[in-house]
Amino acid sequence: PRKIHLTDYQLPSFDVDTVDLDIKIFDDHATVDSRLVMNRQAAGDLVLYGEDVELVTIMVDGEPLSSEQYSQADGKLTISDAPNNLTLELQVRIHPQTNTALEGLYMAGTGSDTMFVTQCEPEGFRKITFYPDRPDVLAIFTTRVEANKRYPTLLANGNLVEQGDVVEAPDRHYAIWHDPTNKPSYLFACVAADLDVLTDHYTTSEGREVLLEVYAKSSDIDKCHVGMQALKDAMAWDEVNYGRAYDLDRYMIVAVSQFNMGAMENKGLNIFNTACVLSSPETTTDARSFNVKAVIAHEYFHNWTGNRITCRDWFQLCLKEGFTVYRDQSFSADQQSSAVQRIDDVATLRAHQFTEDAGPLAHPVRPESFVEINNFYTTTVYEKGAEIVRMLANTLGSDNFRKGTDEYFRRYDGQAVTVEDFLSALSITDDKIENFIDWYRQPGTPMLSGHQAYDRETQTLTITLSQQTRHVNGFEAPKPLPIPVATALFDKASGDIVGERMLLLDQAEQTFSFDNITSEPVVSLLRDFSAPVQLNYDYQDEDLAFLLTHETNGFNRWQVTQMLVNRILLQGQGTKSNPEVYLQALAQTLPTLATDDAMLAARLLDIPSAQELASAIHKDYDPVLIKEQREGLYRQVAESLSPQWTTLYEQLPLQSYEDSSEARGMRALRNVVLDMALTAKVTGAAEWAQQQYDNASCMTERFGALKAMVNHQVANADKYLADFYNRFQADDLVIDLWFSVQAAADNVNTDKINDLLTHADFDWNTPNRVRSVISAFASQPTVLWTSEGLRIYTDVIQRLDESNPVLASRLLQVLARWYTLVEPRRQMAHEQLISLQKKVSSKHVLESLDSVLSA
Ligand code: B3K
Ligand code: ZN
Repeated sequence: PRKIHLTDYQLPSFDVDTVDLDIKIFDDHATVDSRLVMNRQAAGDLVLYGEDVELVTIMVDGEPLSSEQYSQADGKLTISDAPNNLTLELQVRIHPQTNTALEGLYMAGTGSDTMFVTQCEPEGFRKITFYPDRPDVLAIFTTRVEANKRYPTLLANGNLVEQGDVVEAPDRHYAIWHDPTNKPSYLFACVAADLDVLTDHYTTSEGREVLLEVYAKSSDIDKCHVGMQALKDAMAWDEVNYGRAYDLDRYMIVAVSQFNMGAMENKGLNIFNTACVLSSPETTTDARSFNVKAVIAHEYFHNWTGNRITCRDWFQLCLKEGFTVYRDQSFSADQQSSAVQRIDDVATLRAHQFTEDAGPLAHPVRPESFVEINNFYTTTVYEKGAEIVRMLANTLGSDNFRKGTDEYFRRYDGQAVTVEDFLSALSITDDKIENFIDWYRQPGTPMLSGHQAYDRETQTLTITLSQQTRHVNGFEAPKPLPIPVATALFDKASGDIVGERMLLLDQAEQTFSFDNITSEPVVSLLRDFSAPVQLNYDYQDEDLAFLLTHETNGFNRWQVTQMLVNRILLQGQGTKSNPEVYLQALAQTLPTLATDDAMLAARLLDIPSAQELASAIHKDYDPVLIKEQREGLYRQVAESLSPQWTTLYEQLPLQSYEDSSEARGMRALRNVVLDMALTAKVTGAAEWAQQQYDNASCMTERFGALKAMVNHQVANADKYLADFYNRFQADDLVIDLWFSVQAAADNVNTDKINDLLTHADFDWNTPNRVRSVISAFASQPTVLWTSEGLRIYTDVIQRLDESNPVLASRLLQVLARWYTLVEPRRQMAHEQLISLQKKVSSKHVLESLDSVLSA
């Protein structure tokens, strides 16, 4: 398969004014008629892309083309002597019923419960018909959808123009939709289904009356209210914070249970994984429900950052994703404690993006080449991309950032643009901003190192900071990046802040001084995680413990706990630490914090996951040793704070359900305390768990109890698992939880995984179900990195390679750090990856395997 390079970008030779589509869905196939009005804009052949589509007829300006007038090869249909202005008419035949890749038009569901939906980003439209399927070709779409009346819901982008019965076929009907906005084909969507709808209205700041609709199976419609409210909140938030109002008369969301990712921002017709839209207290944990709101906001925000202004080519993916993630993170920060939001976002970044950046899959936020663009919907593009926008916003300050984004929307509305365009609009108030371009180009996580010196005579504190980024194969030697370091100095005696400044490190090494400092302070760096870097500062454990109690920045309180834990757990990796200091600081902090901010208190008890710890180990990683050390420290925390658990648990009684930040905090802390109490074998803790399960008012309580019982193997855990299954048997998303709690259990083994994979409810065609076992299982490295564990995992990849290569390739990426394993595991993993290579054929999996094996 061919590698595509950013530097090879060329304008399309033809653009498209209008597209008329007529999609007719039949029992075992569909036909698609299209009519494209096209104009030449550059020299070259007229090229259309098509995959798994059968060409039936092709006409230019009403005349059929003879076979010499066009050619078809390698997924391309080429017309060499096309006139400068033409109308192209095509008819093709496709097979949505057997499309398991979940790209293009596909049938979801089984038996009598089926529906047809589309997923076109990035290159799925070419599975619907031949088309210049690239993001810089924008057109006005009119879509007619026709299907059997078994599918009463017929939707497409834009406004409904007409609907009716098909005269010559009384069991069929149609609907015609017109989208007045110019859009690339990746934002096309249509649906034929039998769904109920929840309706609401929103009046925009510009006075537009918008009809809001959430479509779901009738049994799920009562779980659409949370999402609907989030949609309205997001619409209002974007008006206030970015001055952006919605631009169509209708906004539709459709829930589908078989979907490769979270959701898709198609113009006016978002398609959502049920897991990212449905929410109810009885069936959805707080964490998931919060995620539902964030994803709804994310897709809504794309209407401006992605849809109205889109990407010139797929290398610019971060232009829409990084910015939109930053926007949804800011929205979420307004819905809860902003410190907790930052903690959760940084925890994800560290666990996944830093790991990716440290291994063979490292790539710049704007990649420079790819074989399969689907492989680049990564945490680097999304989350590191968001961190760059956050640095830009913080460096400019809120007023200038707003001026810059206003300028971006003013200048580029309706266009397909690049990262450079984005930076140039943002730099209208400050041209230094353009120096951040290297953050988009350079892979690898910078290491920020530093130390301080205090001069009593001159009352000056100097901080020396330096940066270093590993040299990633295939890229230029790394350059120093502009790194904003939010810094505060704390007086040791009073605990007060005696200096506060944003330092900008933009060279390999720099020294910063603070005057009028009367005694040597404790320095707190990277407050709110002001840059996506690793931090290595010459702290004493006592400094960190001091910051844990005195920092006013909630994020940094968490950050110092993580630094302490890492020092303790990674002793062999050159760190040294005394757990007593950490335990004492925790014991002191917890009681007050538990009442002031329960959610933050819960986070301070975090111990990084086994995978995250592993990402700091570059050689001879022994999963068993790390598991033992991690569990050992967890036990130490649980036991040393043991007197507090009973008090805390009693302070956090089960309450009737409320969806407030406070109530969620109490539920989160309660679950952490329960697990700690079980670990410390506090008398009666097993009964607490059972009572919490039996009397739960919501899923956060019930599932928290179940998870604790399973992980601590309390007597009756199996009985409770069975009860959970029976109670929620009809709800796929809850059954996903049932699968995952078992697959991720502390004591899971490969027999259990095999049982789950052959369970009657396991379904290879539903990505949520596959992930509920396989991704959950990957969270237990001691089982994953055994020959049987890896055999199961690679068999799954092999099995999905043909049916759903996007999913297969994503699952494979989790194995990227195989080469850090201690022998003989390393050798064993290498052999299994090599043997997998011989059994797979999708370019998705082959490209990822190639990179993974290049380590
Ligand atoms: N833009 C889509 C992602 C499409 C992924 C295709 N493999 C969802 C989102 O980021 O909002
Ligand atoms: Zn997105």
